Parts: sequence; structure tokens; C-alpha cells
Amino acid sequence: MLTTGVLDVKCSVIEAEVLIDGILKGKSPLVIPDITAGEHLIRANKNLYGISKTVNIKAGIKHNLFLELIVEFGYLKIDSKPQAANVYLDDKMIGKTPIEIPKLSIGGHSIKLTKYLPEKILSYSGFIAVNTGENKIMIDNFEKKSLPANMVYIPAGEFNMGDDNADKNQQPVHSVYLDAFYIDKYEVTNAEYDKFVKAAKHNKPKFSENLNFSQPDYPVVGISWSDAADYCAWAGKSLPTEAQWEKAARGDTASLYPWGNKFVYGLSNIAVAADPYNYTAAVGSYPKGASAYGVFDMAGNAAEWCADWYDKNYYQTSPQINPTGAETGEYKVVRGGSWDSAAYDVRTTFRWRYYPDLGRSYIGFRCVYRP
Ligand SMILES: [Ca+2]
Repeated sequence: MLTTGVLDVKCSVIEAEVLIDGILKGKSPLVIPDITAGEHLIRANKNLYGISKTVNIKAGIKHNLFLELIVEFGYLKIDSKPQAANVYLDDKMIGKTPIEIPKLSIGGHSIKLTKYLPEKILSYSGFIAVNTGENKIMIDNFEKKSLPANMVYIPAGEFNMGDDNADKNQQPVHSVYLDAFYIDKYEVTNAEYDKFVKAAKHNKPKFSENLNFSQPDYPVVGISWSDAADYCAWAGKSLPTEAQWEKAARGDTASLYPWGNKFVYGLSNIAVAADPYNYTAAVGSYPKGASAYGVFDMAGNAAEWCADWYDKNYYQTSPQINPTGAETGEYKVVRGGSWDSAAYDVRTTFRWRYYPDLGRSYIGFRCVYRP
């Protein structure tokens, strides 16, 4: 018994793509000699034109279908003053202004723009009704948002990550592009962390009763990776990726220490006899040891949890744009060395790691902000 029919598709434009039930069958004009009997969704499109039609195929019958294509899409250009704002179309990041979307379905679409400036954040949120043909929108009425206190702006751009003269896990040196972000100028302090403990009813850090570590303006230590991540989320921030951390520490010149290429005594709280601190020190105690971007204690004091899982071979396969570390692992990345580290271990490229569940007296953290 015959169970198929014949479908002959012609369109108002030649060489339109013909899809049957979502599967591309070829270009018009097109004859399908053995289409199963029953209902099928036939679709044709070319450039900004398209049409869909349901056809009920009968066995043993030839169906002639003519599809009149209509404009289903519009062209949209989004621009802004200032330019180079991040563009989110229907909640998906699509690039920076000015940007052209050559084929966008007609109807309402949401547009969000953000631009990070050193002192403030510009943001815009709205809708556009896209019509057939050309649509243009120019956004210059940004809302100005202020930044949380004590955050440093790190501009978008490339920097060199790694060190070919150091351990294998820091090789090879590779160029990384990062979107702009803000990073805490200081390590998160006990006083700041205590606000979170009280507000979120979170467990206290391990050394909250130990006077060597518990002063309000000292970095919080003895917290697990999840404690640190929870704090960041509570503060509307996140842990830095390893790449963000390294860029904030070494600046555009790829310096091996935050202040330059040579180790200098007295610019960081590490494990040396001449150092006035046996354990942690108040954050920001070494202003001359700040990074080129003005971020403090990126060498020593508390070592710092990063967002990434650690993989010693990661630099060999790291994506070039906004890398976020290994998919999974046993350890989380820890950066910057601590009051308990030797000079070699507080270099900006030095990759250390630790078990995420364990809090240690030499590991703290800081946050990044990307609203
Ligand atoms: Ca530090």
C-alpha cells in the first residue's frame, strides 16, 4: 500500500531554502517524490524573506505548493555615545557598539547596554520594535551607576600571561584578552567579612579568635573557597579568574612583581626576617608595593583564592578570550603568595593551588565586579 505522496515546491523567489519539519531539503524549485502521508510543516526562506505553511499530504497524490515569501526580518544597527558599550540583545551578549544585526526577527526585542568607566558604570535597558527594513537606535541616555567602595578599574585589552623562565605550569607565555572589570583594591578584611557572617548567618572564619589574624583591618583568612565565593555573591561580586588576577597584578608591562621586575625588600608582607609582621598585616600596609593599576598586596600578606579550577597544563590550551580555567579539578587556584612565602613564590605569574574545602591561615581573597 502506498504511504507517500509527491510534493512540488515553487517559491516567489528562486533558490529559497526549503525545510520540511525543520530539516533542510534543498533549494526551490524542488520536487520531493516520496513524502510520508500526513501533516508537514513546509518552510522556505531566503535572506530577509520567509514563510511557513502546513500541508496535509495524501498518499499517491501530487501536491503543487506555491509559497509567496514575505519579509520576516529586519536589519538593526545599535550605536551609543560613548561607543564600545557591551550590548545584550534579548539577554545575550552580542558584542560592542556600534554593532549591526543584519537579520533579526521582526517584533519586540530587549536591549541592554553597559559600559565600565574608571569612576562609574553606564547602563541602559529598553525595548525596540524591529520592523522590516532598516532599524537604527542610538543610545545616549545612559543611567550612571556608582561603584562599590575601593574598587580599581582594569580596562579591556590584551596582556601577556605566564613566564617562560619559570616552572612548567606557567608556560607558555600567551596573550590573553580580558573584558574590562573592577577588582577590589584590597584583600577582603575581617571587618568586611564579619558583616557577611552576621547578615547571611554564615560560619565564622577559622582564626576569628586568634589575635595574630583577627584584627578588623587585616585580611580575612582561614576561609574555604566556597566561603570566599559565597561572600563575593553576597556582595554582588565574584572571585577573580586567574587571568583577571594576573592582569591586575602585573599591568600591561607584564612585570614579575606588582611594582616591577625585581624583588625589592620592604614592598610586601612575606616571610623574611626584616619584615615587621610575623603573620598578616593590615591591608594596604605597603602602598609602594601596589601594582601598576593601584591594586594592593598582590604580593604577599594573604594568598588569594581565584575562581578557577587548577590544571598545571592549562596554559597550553587556554582560550585567548576571557579564560575561566579548567572544567573541573581537585584544587582551586591560589595566587600572590602570603606572609609565609618566599620571594620567588610571590611573583605575579606564580601559580599555586589548594584544596577548596580547607581554610588556611595564609589564604584569603578579594573580589571582582562586573554588573
Ligand atoms: Ca595578597
